[in-house]
Amino acid sequence: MKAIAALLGACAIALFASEAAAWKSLDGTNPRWKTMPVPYRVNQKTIPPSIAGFAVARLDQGLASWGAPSCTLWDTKNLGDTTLSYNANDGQNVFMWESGSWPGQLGDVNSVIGVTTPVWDGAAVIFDADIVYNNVGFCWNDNGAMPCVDTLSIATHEEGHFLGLDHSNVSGATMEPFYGGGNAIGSLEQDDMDGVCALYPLQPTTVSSSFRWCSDVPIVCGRDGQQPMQCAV
Ligand SMILES: [Ca+2]
Ligand SMILES: [Zn+2]
Repeated sequence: MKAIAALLGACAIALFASEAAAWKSLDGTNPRWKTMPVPYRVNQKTIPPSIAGFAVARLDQGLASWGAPSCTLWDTKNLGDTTLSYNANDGQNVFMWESGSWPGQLGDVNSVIGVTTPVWDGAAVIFDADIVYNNVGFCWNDNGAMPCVDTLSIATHEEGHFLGLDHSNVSGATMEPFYGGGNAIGSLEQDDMDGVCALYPLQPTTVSSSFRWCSDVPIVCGRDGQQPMQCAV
């Protein structure tokens, strides 16, 4: 029992200390999903024709990457197609693209590539998160060749927000708040793995949380002409 308690203590310290320098959770209460696997659906009719052949596979692949490190129990399940749109309070986790017109409330059409909307309760349990990808200001492909963006790279980044990570200041990390083209952030770095393993360790830990209610906290990631990508949280 002593050994277990010591281990839990060490985990809590690591969780706290790492927030200052590298990966970060969504806020000080470390909001996260409570039950694995976390279900999601893809609104497949919204997928841009240019990536229709592989988009769902890339979304699945990104989430699988987050669940791959041996130090985490993070797991997800694709429940299939849906006609639902993003709605932060319907209890359905919907991944979709917006084409034709980009809703202004999701940010600037030419600088926002994707938006994730994790919503959590007073116990810091995330209960809904949708991901909306911008197919109005950006085009999509499978390698990040300019001027388009790499589907797997953007998906993996947004899926990091989906599971409860904020941006990291570690250069090259998937959760770094900019995208400079290519497909480098489609694979996780150590900092990303440290984050998912701290939030979802193999042995679930109880993290104390103060009361916090967030009805809708969009995490916006984008790119503009001068800087490769600008993100606002
Ligand atoms: Ca939803
Ligand atoms: Zn982001």
